Amino acid sequence: MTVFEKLLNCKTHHKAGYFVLIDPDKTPEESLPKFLESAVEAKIDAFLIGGSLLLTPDFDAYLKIFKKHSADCPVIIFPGGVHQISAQADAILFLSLLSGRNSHHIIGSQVIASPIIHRLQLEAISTAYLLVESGRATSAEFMSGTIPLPRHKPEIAAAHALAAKYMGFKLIYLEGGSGADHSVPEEMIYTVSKTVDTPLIVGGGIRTPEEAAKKVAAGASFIVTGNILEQNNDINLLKSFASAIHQS
Ligand code: 1GP
Repeated sequence: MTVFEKLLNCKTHHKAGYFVLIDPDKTPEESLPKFLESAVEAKIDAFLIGGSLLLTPDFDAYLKIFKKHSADCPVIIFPGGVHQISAQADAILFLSLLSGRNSHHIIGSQVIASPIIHRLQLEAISTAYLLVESGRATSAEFMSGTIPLPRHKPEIAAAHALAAKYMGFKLIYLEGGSGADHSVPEEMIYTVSKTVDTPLIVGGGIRTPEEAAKKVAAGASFIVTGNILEQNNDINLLKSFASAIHQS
């Protein structure tokens, strides 16, 4: 079974799937084993690994720690750039920043990354990445030099989602950005999920299990949390998020 099939499979048991994002620059190697084991115990559905920058010297070595402590939970790279590719992961989100108009982030870096991914035989899961306005400028917005989708214009997000569907993307990621002041509005999630049947990942600025549950009720297929668990390495919080998102 491919990683993508595994992700879809978790939707047959649960209302939505739960991904935990780990930024190597924010979670030091020494605290990783305990955190991974807690997340596995909380029954999360996948680990996403990546960040806007990569100050951590050895991405491969960092990912190797997952092999020992992530049980059979998929380990998926969520790359901040072509410098974040490794054979130590199970798959990579092959992102295209469709909300922007910067061709380097739509197709340029993908052309550079593709031969590397091919050589490493890494599963690439094509994902349309849509940045959504969320208060202060986020790292993703600044680093990509793109304007996010206006948060009060769900119809613009829906048109981008339709374009993503027609272009054949397997997943759509509605992204408020790491540490966003405001998470992606439910109205936008609802409109996009009613417009396309492509599975929808929602992340950025989700701070409570109740907030996560609202995104699921609005139509999210997968929820991502990052910062909140970096600040609170707490098994009970992980379990509360998992149960609010799974709802089964
Ligand atoms: C960022 O969607 C992820 O790319 C997660 O965001 O860190 O704000 O939870 P947070």
